[in-house]
Amino acid sequence: MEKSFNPPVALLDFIKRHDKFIITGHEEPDADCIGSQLALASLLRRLDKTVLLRSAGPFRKTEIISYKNLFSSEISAEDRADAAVIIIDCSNPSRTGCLCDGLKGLPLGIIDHHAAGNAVNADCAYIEPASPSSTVLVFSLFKSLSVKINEDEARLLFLGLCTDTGFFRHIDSGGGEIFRIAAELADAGASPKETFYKISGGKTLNSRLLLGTVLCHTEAHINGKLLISTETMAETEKYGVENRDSDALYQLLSQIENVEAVVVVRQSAANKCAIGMRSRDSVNVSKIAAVFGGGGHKNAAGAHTEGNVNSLKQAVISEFNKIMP
Ligand SMILES: [Mn+2]
Repeated sequence: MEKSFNPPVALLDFIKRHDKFIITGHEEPDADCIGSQLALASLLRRLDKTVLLRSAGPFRKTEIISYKNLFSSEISAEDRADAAVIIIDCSNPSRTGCLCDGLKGLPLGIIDHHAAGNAVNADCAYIEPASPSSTVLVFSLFKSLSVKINEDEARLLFLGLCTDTGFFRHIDSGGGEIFRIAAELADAGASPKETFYKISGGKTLNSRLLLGTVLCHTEAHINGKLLISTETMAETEKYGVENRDSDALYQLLSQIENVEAVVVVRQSAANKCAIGMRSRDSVNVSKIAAVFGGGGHKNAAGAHTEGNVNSLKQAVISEFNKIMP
């Protein structure tokens, strides 16, 4: 089914009504969050608006580090004067981290593609869970406001789209509209080749060595349907926590035949562990995470809990045994 995205009139009015905007997104930003913030800032500046870019950071992911200096993590009284706020890629101001207090009481617009959790008291909201990225929603704003996308904007919008779709791997049949948008961005100056390298290249050797170490700990249980791995504090320290590449780890493990769920138990302190879980299709890992005091989504969940990697590994395996025949 074709789907095109159209911003609500209330958001277009909100943009027309205000002259000064603070644009922000969630803490621990990814390239969709940063790409959509920057592209929206560029759009609003071309409409002669004043724009302040804010992010709580940290800018960990290699593909966004080069944009770090365009953002500040503080909001002054002067910044607040006559300003309206647009939050992108999340629906709740609490997700903006340390910026949350500084945004209080200002007119608020939301642009997000996650299903809305708690209803937020916003002046306008463009929440479209069918959109694969926030940059697609910003793309639709360019269209509605009749602003031609320039080369820099095309690159930013494409970067967010590629990030959130796993370079188009998560798009199912019927997703032709997304490719029409991608085609338009490529024609406007975005390079799929360079974007792929930006997202998947630039890794450190230590990140691959840590990945290899954790892969070597992987055990198969329940006829190979559950894969579980561990990371000790000594290993984290040896290679550096900044070199952890969880996305790559989950991706490699979920490509193994018959696998339905993937779990990584990491020792985060002397008697504390972080448990991360991913599943394909029907296995609901958020239920397992809840047993350990955590939560999340059906196919991606996690928990922080007391214990050590070996005892928690056994506890996790027995929980999966209960739900996986
Ligand atoms: Mn996103």
